[in-house]
Amino acid sequence: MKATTQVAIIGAGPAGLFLGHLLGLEGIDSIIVENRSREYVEHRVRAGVLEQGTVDLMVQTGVAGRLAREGLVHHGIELRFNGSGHRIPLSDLTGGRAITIYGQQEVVKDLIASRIAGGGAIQFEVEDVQLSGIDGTRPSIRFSDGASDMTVDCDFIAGCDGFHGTSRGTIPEAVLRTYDYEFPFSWLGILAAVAPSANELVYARHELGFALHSLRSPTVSRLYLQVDPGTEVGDWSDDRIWAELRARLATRDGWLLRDGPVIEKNVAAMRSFVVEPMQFGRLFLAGDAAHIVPATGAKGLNLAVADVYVLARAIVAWYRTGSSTLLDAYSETCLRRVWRAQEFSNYMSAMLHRYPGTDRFRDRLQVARLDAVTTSDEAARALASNYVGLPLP
Ligand code: FAS
Ligand code: PHB
Repeated sequence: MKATTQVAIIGAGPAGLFLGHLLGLEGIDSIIVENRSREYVEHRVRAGVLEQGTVDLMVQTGVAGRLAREGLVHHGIELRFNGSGHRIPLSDLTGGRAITIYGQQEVVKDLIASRIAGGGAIQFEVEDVQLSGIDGTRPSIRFSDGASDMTVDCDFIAGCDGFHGTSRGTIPEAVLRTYDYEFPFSWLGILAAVAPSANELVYARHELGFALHSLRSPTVSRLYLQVDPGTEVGDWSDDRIWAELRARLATRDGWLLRDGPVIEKNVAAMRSFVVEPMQFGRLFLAGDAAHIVPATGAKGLNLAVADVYVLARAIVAWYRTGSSTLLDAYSETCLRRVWRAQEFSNYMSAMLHRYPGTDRFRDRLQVARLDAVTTSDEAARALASNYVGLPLP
């Protein structure tokens, strides 16, 4: 079977869905193909922090109905070390910008619902997606929908298929420069059916390792522990997780961590990865397909949205004016923001995690950096403006 469209999008994560949404608003046709089921992508627990720019874009483009009702706006975060907490007043330091706590899977659900309601083409559970003709002017994707093979000719392909996707691998290796760093620790994350123990996110630096208190709703908490690389979910019992969280988040004034039933548990490796360029011919990579940041800066999802914001604007300009200026600048424009996010995410990771072989001198440096960022307005403002997110380009 054969079909045509203007933009073929591979992957129904935040990058692919947001791109389809932005193009649809401008009357540009696209198809999204996804190899997992709708059920799976709508329940996959990942990020939870939306930058101001991501929220503004959802509001401006009409997909923020549920976000406005259920998202939790936070105007600060807490950095906790040596048994006491220090609030970073994000909004006071950034002219009112804030973060919003709203699960990534909720963003995905809202974008899928909007796409289907608008009659946008989206195909789940496809198999064997292949790309061809990306160095020409009429590329195509081929895939099987289980019953028959489908070929879709298009003007552009957007590789939004994540780190383990197929798009990046179709770019000749000689063209790509890859930057890769694996942190010597992972994050064990839990979702728990218990009311959050704090009103804002708490990032804790502790001799036992990093811990993060986050949340999803007034009744659901999200918490993370630094664990050794290669840790399996089964290595940690729920009781051991709560005991370790309690130890690492403890304060001298007896702050209490509420525990409750663990409803989801996963381990995520901590990695920094960037591929350059993010474009080859008519193939444009966006989101995790092109870059991975450690979750300490809460940037992953937001970077994916920023990429497709730039890509959609460039594609619209091409269809409207024939100019490829913005398309040609796509990679450079995005990579500037990607490296800023890498720098910030590494800064946060280095300040808050315990590295193997850490000596007492390095311990002191970490505490000194935390002391600086919690007592100097300049340092706190730099952290806050990176954390709430740089305005979209
Ligand atoms: P995604 O990976 O979300 O989406 C890619 C989509 O493409 C997927 O649906 C996949 O099924 C599909 N796909 C893959 N190969 C395909 C193929 N060959 N054909 C068709 N479809 C294909 N960020 C945070 O800020 N905080 C967190 O706590 C956090 N936790 C994370 C936990 C994990 C386990 C992971 C992997 C990431 C986490 N992130 C977190 C980062 C995360 O939010 C990503 O940055 C975000 O999902 C990126 O979105 P996309 O680029 O759309 O990629
Ligand atoms: C989350 O709530 O999932 C979360 C929050 C902050 C991070 C990473 C993850 O830095």
